[in-house]
Amino acid sequence: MFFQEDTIAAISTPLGEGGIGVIRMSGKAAIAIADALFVSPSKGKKLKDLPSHTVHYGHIYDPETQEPVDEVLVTLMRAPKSYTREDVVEISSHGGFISLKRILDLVLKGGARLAEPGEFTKRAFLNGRIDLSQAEAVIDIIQSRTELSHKVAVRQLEGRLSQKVRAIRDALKHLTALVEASIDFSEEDIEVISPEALDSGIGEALESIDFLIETAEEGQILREGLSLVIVGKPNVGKSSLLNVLLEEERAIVTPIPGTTRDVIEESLNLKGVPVRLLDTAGIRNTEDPVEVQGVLRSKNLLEKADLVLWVLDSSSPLTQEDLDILELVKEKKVLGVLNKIDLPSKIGKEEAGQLLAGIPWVKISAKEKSGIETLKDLIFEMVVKTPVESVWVTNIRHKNALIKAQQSLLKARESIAQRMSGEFIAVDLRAALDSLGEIIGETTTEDILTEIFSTFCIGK
Ligand SMILES: Nc1nc2c(ncn2[C@@H]2O[C@H](COP(=O)(O)OP(=O)(O)OP(=O)(O)O)[C@@H](O)[C@H]2O)c(=O)[nH]1
Ligand SMILES: [Mg+2]
Repeated sequence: MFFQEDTIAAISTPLGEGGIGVIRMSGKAAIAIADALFVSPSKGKKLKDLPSHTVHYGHIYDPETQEPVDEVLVTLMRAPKSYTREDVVEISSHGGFISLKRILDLVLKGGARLAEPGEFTKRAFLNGRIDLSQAEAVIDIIQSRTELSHKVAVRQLEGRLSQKVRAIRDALKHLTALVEASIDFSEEDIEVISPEALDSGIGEALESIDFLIETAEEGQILREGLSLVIVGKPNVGKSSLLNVLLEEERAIVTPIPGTTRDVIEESLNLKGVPVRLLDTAGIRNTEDPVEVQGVLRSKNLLEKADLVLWVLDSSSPLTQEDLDILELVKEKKVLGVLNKIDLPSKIGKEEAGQLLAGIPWVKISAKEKSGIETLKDLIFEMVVKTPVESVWVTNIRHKNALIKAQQSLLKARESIAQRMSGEFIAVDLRAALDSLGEIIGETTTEDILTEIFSTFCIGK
């Protein structure tokens, strides 16, 4: 274990008015610092003499003035069975800013140091209670905006991804050992592992890695949100669709083409997928300088969208404008939305079929709110193909490490195919092991650690 010398402290609950607030301390001096401030009604009761995992009622006093600061409950968790694996004391006071601030000040005066962002979790990692991908899951849990993202993060904290990565790594370690042994025995003509067996072992690892990489695109959407951009020519009902999805009259809707000029952005929880929903100006050729800017923005956003909702007005014939937009969207992941089906259709079946060839589409009426559930189902199916129970890669850092490992293994395979000597193969296998190790924090540099934990909040 890797005990830090200093004791850290921070307010671990959000600042604001609350029923309770918690000041957390971790480190060798945590119990002594708390004892200097805490007074129990049964006089003489000292935390240092009390068993771990117990809660005690009392008051915090300012030792200089002997003035009571607040009525508290103190939770005692001794090393190693604590969040950080160090001695941890949590002081739960009333949740007002002044109470928390005064107690924190006293704790700092008593010898603790203000914790850096994420430092409690960093200590949990450094002390080996959790690995790096689990530490990262902690922040994902805190920041998750939908139940689905939350569920995936909780699984990561449980160690599902780590287990998978470790299993791949163990298999590769075994292969590496065999390759290295065959280097040692190469003079004596003993074959420790045949090239075929080695190749097939690497092939298996590659399969597992490929599978994980495939979940990453969707995983990232769950963690960071899907950018869903509504586009189409003017007046087809884009803003009406935004309003229906949000279930509020957010955007201005009028029968005048060119109503929306600026981009309208809102968050939405779509069947558990966190969505950044963007309504854009109708795309057309126009002289109006304001609208020109709007159209530019629409095209820009369309480029960056994870998924495009391309809205068409089924109650009026198709125009060149629709065809021009088709050119813009057809390279993207796109869902066609045929709106205004409450009105008589002016787009023939065949015409629609040709236009939308290869593009999934759905019929809706934003006005009558029909077809909306089907639309949501289709969006969900298009972005979440991995079963929720599966192991997911949600973090771009993990994805990049997997890609590096994949490349090293492909190189190793090439060396085997060319019957290169074991030394070359071993180098690539070692590189793959290092890349996989970065995910769980076994081969991570200090810089990366600092970067990861700096995204945490103070007190976590
Ligand atoms: N009958 C019918 N009218 C609709 C429907 N959806 C939208 N409309 C009407 O179509 C007109 C245009 O709707 P908007 O939502 O402003 O269209 P838009 O695509 O945002 O238009 P711009 O912002 O100008 O590009 C309004 O008069 C809406 O009431 C629908 O499903 N059925
Ligand atoms: Mg609009």
